[in-house]
Amino acid sequence: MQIWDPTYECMPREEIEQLQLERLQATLNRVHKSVTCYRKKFDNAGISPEDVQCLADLAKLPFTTKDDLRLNYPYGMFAVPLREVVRIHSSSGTTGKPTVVGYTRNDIKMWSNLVGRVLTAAGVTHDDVVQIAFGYGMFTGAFGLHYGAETIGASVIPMSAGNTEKQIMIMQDYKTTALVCTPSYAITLASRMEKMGIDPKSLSLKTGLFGAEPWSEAMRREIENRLFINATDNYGLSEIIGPGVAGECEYKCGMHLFEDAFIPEIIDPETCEVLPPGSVGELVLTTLTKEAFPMIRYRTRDITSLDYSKCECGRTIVRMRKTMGRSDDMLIIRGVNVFPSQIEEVLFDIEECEPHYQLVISKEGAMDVLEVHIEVTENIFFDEMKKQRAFLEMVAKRIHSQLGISASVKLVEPNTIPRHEGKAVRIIDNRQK
Ligand code: DLL
Repeated sequence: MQIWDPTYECMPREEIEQLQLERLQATLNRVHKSVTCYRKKFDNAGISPEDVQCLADLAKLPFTTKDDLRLNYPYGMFAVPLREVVRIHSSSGTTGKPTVVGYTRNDIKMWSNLVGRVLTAAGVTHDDVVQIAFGYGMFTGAFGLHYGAETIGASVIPMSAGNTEKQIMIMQDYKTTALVCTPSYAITLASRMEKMGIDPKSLSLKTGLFGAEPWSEAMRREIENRLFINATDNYGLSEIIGPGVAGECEYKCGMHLFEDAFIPEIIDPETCEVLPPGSVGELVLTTLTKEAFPMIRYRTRDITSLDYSKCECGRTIVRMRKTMGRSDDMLIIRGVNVFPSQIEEVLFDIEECEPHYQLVISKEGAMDVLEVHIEVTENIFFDEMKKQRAFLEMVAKRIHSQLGISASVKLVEPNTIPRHEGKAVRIIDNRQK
């Protein structure tokens, strides 16, 4: 197995930390000088870049949130004049204005290299044919993976999202070996292949790089068993860079996070206190090399934990655990905290359940009430009421015994839960309405 950038991916810890400190100090000086929002934040907190003398001092700095980006829409957080920006992307925000992010020529080079590391860790090489099935556009997913794949010399098919049958035809004809998309779209592709009578084993596909949305280990098994590929996870967000923040190696024991480019911290999302290594909490990221759009202590809202132990692959950089989901998506059902991905884990282990589900949440008094909508395979008897009831009870019981929450489970007709080409919509939240 190869490592794209062994100098940075296998650096001894003391050296990584020294590099991080130097890059952090340079970044702080730069943002203090060129970004009004940061200067004001630092001044309000009574702190100046010179006060950061060691990595632990990072905790003295204020956080940056999505609200800061909204307030400074569109270019207020840029640290360079627009004439130095060669690319603009924006995040797929569902509410309000999107957030706008920019890259200098150097940023694009750095980004491409980081994504090159992700692809290499997943086992992709210059011999691979990589089909990008993310939507090209403002979303960072397609361009990020595209440039990364070109950087390592793979052959890139910029297919974009959707057009499922054509995707499959191209996979067959162009002999695609690596597929890049959301995990939910990989399931859609597998289902369509089955419908078209195409045996995935007859394709050249070997590897999948999936990301941009939370997905469970059960979903990984489902994808691997149906597409006969090695399914790997990779993580990123537009505010930080896009894809290329972290990616899995062949051992699949967490995603290696590129610490020469980002400093991760885990905080308690309620108290904002920094938690010790290994704790589960919200990931906070600081960029160390970005020129156009540096981020200081950005609150990602993603819930995960960090593992600093050595990985068998030889990389020394920290690993972040598969994220459980966003803190915004965490449900509190009768006092129990639960993420959609945990419910997914239960559903996918039930043979009759199709890998399509939706969670509908409403409020009864002060309580969240959860309805789980599932599709079942066509061979389950829709017309036999008794069997159907027993099946629904069994699913509800499994959810209760594994997660400790009560949910009412509803059966919906096959193919009625919308299929998405990008990020799947798993939650319908009726609480605010
Ligand atoms: O989704 C960047 C990306 C593209 C990552 C392609 C990986 C592959 P945004 O649209 O800004 O950027 O959404 C970022 O998506 O904060 C997470 O909540 C979620 N997310 C991204 N990757 C993963 C993952 C891209 N592997 C938001 N697992 C993040 C779970 C993920 N959630």
